Amino acid sequence: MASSNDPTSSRDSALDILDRLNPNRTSSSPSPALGRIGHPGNTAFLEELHEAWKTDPSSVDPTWRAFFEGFELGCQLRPPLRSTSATIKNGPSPEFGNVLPQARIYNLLFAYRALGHTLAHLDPLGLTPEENSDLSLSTFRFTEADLDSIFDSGTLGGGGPRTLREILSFLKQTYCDHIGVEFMHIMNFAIRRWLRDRMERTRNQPSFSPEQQRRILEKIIAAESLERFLHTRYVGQKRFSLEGGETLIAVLDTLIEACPTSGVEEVVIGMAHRGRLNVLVNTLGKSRRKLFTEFHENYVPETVLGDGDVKYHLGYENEVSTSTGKKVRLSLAPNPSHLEAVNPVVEGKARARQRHRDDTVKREKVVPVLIHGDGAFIGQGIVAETLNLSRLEGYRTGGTIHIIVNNQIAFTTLPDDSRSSRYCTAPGKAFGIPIFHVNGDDPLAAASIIQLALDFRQKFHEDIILDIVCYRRHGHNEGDEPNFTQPTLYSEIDAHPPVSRLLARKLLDAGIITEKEIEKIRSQISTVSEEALQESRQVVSKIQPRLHPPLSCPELLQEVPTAVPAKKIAELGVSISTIPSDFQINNKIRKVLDTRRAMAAGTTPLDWGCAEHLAFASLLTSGTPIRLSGQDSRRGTFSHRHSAVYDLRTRARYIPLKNLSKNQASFCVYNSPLSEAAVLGFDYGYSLDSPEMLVIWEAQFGDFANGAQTQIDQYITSSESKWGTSSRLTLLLPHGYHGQGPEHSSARLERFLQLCAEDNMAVTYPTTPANYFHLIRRQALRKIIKPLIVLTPKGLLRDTRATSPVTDLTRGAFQEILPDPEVTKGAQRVILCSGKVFYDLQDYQRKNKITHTAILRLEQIYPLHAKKLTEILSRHSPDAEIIWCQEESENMGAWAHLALRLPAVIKKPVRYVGRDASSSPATGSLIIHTLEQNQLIEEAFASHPKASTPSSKKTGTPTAASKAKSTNKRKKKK
Ligand SMILES: Cc1ncc(C[n+]2csc(CCOP(=O)(O)OP(=O)(O)O)c2C)c(N)n1
Ligand SMILES: [Mg+2]
Repeated sequence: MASSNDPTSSRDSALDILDRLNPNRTSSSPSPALGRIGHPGNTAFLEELHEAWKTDPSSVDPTWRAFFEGFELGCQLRPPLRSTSATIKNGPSPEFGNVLPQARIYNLLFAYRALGHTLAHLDPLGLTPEENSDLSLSTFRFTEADLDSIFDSGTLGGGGPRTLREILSFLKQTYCDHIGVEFMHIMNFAIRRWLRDRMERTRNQPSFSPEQQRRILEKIIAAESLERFLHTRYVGQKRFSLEGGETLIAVLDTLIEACPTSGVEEVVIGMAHRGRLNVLVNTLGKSRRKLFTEFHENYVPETVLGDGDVKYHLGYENEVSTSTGKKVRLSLAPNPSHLEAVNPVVEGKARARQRHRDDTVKREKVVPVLIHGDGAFIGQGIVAETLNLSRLEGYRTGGTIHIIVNNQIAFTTLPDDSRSSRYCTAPGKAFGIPIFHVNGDDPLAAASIIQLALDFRQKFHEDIILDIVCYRRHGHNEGDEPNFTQPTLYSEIDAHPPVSRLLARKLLDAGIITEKEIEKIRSQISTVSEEALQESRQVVSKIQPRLHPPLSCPELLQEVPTAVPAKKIAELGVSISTIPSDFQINNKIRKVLDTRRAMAAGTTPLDWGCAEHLAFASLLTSGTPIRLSGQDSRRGTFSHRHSAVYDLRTRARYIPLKNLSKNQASFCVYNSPLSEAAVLGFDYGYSLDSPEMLVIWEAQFGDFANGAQTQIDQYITSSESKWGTSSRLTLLLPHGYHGQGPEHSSARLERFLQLCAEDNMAVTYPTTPANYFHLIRRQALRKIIKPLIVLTPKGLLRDTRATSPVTDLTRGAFQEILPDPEVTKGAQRVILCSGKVFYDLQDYQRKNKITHTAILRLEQIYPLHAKKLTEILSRHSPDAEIIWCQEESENMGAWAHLALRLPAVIKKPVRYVGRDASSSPATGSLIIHTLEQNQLIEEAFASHPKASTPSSKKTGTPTAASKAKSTNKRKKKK
């Protein structure tokens, strides 16, 4: 295992000295000296300061003056030193040379604060930790003989003279007992001091009242009893027992108890499988009857029509009462099996809840709590991605409390195979998060740290980690045999007393509780469980399982009025293009804004960026708030949005959409960090708790959405059916083949379509700014809450072919299918297509004056508006050949999805025209791309002897792509 390499630095001895000289220093008013002391150049800085002091003592800060005076005085004294004797025998250690004993005491303090955790008794199953030579007396040139010498104890627990023995005992008790803390990596000294003082004030020893201690024991017993009850009544059924980690339940209870006095009204929790049932019952107050009912084999989940997930994935919400009668709202987010995927979802939910509680500045009323497994926390990248959101303007939630149920195993994998770091909490260090490791067999210690964690979170609004080091009493689940792989570990675990027994012993010894009282607690819990079991049996006996028809939502095809009057559009055009008179902006952007104004006034056709701005502005001014987040979304990857403009002199930012009218709804647009999984998860979570809001996540290029595939598969497309959670989240995915190579071309439309069923979402590929305008408005305004996938343009953003007259905004609604604007009836051939390829087809049609072929656009591919399609087709010849044309490869794009569905709707075969199947989405060569594109367009218009059915799509002639490829081969041969 890698060991921590924090140096025992004499720099921080200077810090300690500084603290001692001036304990009132705070980080909000850091002295210039303090600000620089932690930097690599500080030796030079100290020397410089020292020189200045020597020349003129009044030229330096009084604290430095005092420091140098003491330093000089010390240097004048000669060894043998006050009371150090033996170490001299060994000669000066290279680490400390001739450093004075007092200075070495300060180094000792620093070393224990930094490395004391390596000696802490953290593992309930482990032996006493080995000595750490970096903390041995000899390292500091002290010996046993020095133990009774008196030193200044610096900042240790309030300071003052102490013997070395007392100092060591203080340090060991604080930093090496059942709590090991990593906090010296934190660069904010105010935080470090706060943590240090808080821990040293109590020597990190819990001080709960007898009632509180009894309550903690009760919680441990409740956690254990539930597991044992399930173990005996539902033998072999999966529950992912918490046993070995019951301390979690006491920790959560202590946290919730502390909420009201800390101003916390709501806690949003995310967690995986381990102990989830226990948390549902013993923390969130889900009834045992309900839980036991779910264990029954006949049980059908009550979520939407029986697609519901297994019980250890379900979410829950409740308001619980604390012992003082105060209420705290708790919610546990549903989570998929994909470990840690829930993290950003919880963060997004928490931020949305903060907005609802008008808590967007301090974020103290709603606290996110994430419970992790040790294996998953260090293993899954989304953990780091989520930690990285924690201080960002558009994503922060005022600090998350992370609790790790560190049972020191992941399924069958032990830490040695699971991580390259000493602790599973290593990702937290990168973000300067305080990390507390606590022995899980000491629930009082763990509970004391959760109180500290909440106080810390409320004070600094930062994340904190509590790592409960425990063990797993059974196998990974209840059907799993741990002895196959960990025979020795499990014989140790079998012999290890449960947490409840250890704590009970402690409280009995302290006279806090009696055997009789403990017995009473146990029997009360057991009676409650027994009664609930009986009730659940009655419920279950009435269940009559039956199959349900698939979900459907025909309202998804209902037209939503989304037109906006011309006068309003023109007004909004002025608002979105007006910036303060004293704002100096880039000339090109000024032109963009002026053009937008002209577009809205109807003097020039609208482009995509303008239509989007007008859609947003119209929604905001009528009360719909909007959140848009994505990589470079403020400007827009393709420089088409410019939702924020910057002053040329000051870079002051101005966002016209935030300044439309006094009572407009809020518009939040954020450049996200370079993450897909965490940011999409966050925005999805946000959308769950903000159904009234239009929440949009934008991918930089559509293909990058696959970095968030877990969020798409596990949440966006399926969570309504699994957990009954509705989301209005909208995904903007730039898509289109422009010869830019295999990357950046494809938003993987095929994947989204493959996930479509039961009207779970809408998948669209609009081709005109006006239709995009209506689509965005429809998504925000319609009552039905469903996710929306929009494939958005790249090259077409500035293409004059893809513009709309303003009248298309002031009338009509979103068109699922756009008929051919020119060949309106009687066509002998109909080309169906979606998206950008339409413009290439239309160019060809116009250039060749083709009047017998109509081009229809499926602007919404799912759900397919079959009625509209049939109606539009009926305007053309009944014998018309039907072609599906796409620029994507045959195995991609919409073809595979439509090949199965179109023939059933239009009652005839459909011929495929497009690129051949390919492993990567597109060619890397612009010329090959152009050849392929030209040929597929020609082929769509070429007469064909025999239309094929979808199952026999090959027509015998080479497709565009294969022809182009052979052209390429020929070229190479030459
Ligand atoms: C992303 C992901 N990969 C793999 C799994 C399969 N899996 C389920 S639990 C588990 C072990 C988890 O270990 P840990 O995080 O330590 O939690 P514990 O079960 O020990 O509480 C694994 C590998 C999963 N659920 N999710
Ligand atoms: Mg584990």
